[in-house]
Amino acid sequence: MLNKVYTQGLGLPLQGSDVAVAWDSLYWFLLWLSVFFFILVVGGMIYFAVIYREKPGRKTKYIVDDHILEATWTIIPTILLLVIFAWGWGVYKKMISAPADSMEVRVIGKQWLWNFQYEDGRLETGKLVVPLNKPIKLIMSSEDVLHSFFIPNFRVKQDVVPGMYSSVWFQAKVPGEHQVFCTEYCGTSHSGMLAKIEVLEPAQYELWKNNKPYELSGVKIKSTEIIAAMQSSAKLANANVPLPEQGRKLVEAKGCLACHALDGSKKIGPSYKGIFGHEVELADGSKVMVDENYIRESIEKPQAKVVKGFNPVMPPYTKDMIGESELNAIVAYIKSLN
Ligand code: HEC
Ligand SMILES: [Cu+2]
Repeated sequence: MLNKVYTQGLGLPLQGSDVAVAWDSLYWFLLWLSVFFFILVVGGMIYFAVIYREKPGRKTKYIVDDHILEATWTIIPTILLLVIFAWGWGVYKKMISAPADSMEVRVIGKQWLWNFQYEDGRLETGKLVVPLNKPIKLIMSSEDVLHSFFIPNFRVKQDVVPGMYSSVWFQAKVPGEHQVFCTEYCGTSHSGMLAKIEVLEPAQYELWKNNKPYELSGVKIKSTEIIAAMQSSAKLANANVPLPEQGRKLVEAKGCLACHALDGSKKIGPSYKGIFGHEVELADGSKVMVDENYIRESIEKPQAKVVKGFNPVMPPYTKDMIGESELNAIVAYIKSLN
């Protein structure tokens, strides 16, 4: 039933978000415009080739320029290209800028599965559960190689790159299950990195959040083949402890607090308090915005950007010392100290 209402038809997947609708309109415009000009140009070519074909006694007369004709075939395509540019730019901006009130979920890609880490600390493999009609911002990173997170129904796709955060957002307007693919091409099993997104009505979402049984209504995905590896992924020992809370324990356990205070005071290193989302001045006089990627770099390569007024004494922390899900928790914690 729902499938009928939302299916785009003609081979395109269901339109699960407003961005999907916007992309499809542009897509159809481009397609039909191309068909129109293809017929005009190729049809015209064939027509003229036939009626002006070589005949005994026929001689081509001398042809002079036609400025009006030339201006027309320059100006009209130029206007059309500018329309395509403006339209594409508009949709692209909509696709890349997540609303400020988005709910954040961290996504970790690894060979060969997707992990989803929620703000309340739970970690799910192969399944992302979100409420209907709420903007969701995914903050994504990779445990190993390049992956590519793709939700066909929402028409969003983003590379997931080891050593940095990238992000993508969507607002689901169709309840039910939506397929996630990894569209990275090289490597054997990216195509098996399936996951599903469950979009729940708000009441059902509350039930899920409180670990109660919930009902999933709406569309269904065909392949229920979420690979077995997903079930066997390592769960965080302290799942169901909120993410910032996990981060607080980690900065304690990893010895960060020997050099960093939490209350704004200066120790060997700067305090974590209130830094997120603000600019920090570096030793070379330049300024950087403290965001997810800056904190990652500060932990993995502390000497890359040294904060003004401090010595470059912080040791680098490798992947083996702080894993991706731990890093997410630490970033969430520092973010929460605002
Ligand atoms: C030996 C002391 C020391 C330890 C241990 C240490 N740091 Fe640092 N950290 C520093 C110093 C000094 C700076 C400032 C100079 C710089 O930017 O490298 C810093 C900078 C930072 C910054 C950038 C802060 C800002 O205001 O821009 C972050 C984030 C950070 N550390 C996180 C951590 C985390 C997380 C840990 C534990 C896993 C940790 N540090 C362990 C000394 C330390
Ligand atoms: Cu992959």
